Amino acid sequence: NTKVGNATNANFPVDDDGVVYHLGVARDGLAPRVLTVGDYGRAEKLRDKLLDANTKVTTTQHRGFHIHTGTYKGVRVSIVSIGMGTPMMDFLVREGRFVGVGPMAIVRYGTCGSLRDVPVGSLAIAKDCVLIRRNPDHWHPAAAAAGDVKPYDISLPWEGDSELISKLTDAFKTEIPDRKVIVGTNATADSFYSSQGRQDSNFDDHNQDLIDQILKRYPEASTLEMESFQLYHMAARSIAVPIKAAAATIILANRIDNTFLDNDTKVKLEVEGGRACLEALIKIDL
Ligand code: R1P
Ligand code: URA
Repeated sequence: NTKVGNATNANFPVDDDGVVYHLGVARDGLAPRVLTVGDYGRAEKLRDKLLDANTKVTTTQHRGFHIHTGTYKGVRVSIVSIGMGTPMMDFLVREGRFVGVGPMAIVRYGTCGSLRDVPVGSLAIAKDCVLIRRNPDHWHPAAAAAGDVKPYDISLPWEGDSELISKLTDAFKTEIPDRKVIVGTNATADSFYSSQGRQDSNFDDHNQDLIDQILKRYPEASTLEMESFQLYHMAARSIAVPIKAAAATIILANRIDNTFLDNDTKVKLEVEGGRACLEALIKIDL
């Protein structure tokens, strides 16, 4: 477990050893090729099953970032679990860029809900991402009286790196030929619940028609999850040194027929898909 010493700069906190405040590593503490997942167990599984023996180093940090660095087929990679939500992805991309050396490629491999009627256990690749944000002003008495603030904002799309996305699509087709792979628009939400159109009678969410609104504006919307938009947007705005980004997901929840994937298949797809992500990462030119 790494310990960050006294940080000296409020704008971008780094300690005397150059260790960044949240990721807990210093320069080159992250490989230029990064596979990021939400779940800590998924990252450990991928490290144990896929990284070359005797190359693995793990750092964990009190904010929950676990970084496993080693080689895959002889190429240095990091597998990083970040937990959930766009702020965690923001930490990874910003602090990862600060400690990373040279151009980078980052692939996210997560789970999602599907807006298309495909079987759970299919795989999805995001060609671009939009952000769905709950706007609390909608419920505020001062705005509610005027009645003109929509409860959810749907952003414009940001694209991933087309070459990395194409390598990822090829790798999924090669590594997991028996699974359906769809490519479309991802909608990244600021909640698993209201901003993904889930109905919850305990709360006043005004989201009955949210999924219809997303599909009306973006007919290619395919998946709902909670991080990929931040990766695509921040990678596209990395103006000093390039970051190539791509994102794929296991379809865990079918939001049309309300089915949910069993755990055994999920575990199998985590490893098979993780291998596909690493294949794409080692094939991309940086
Ligand atoms: C919600 O259960 C979490 O699962 C998805 C969502 O984006 C959210 O983080 O991602 P992971 O499977 O990567 O955790
Ligand atoms: N992750 C999400 O964010 N949403 C889902 O429906 C499934 C996984």
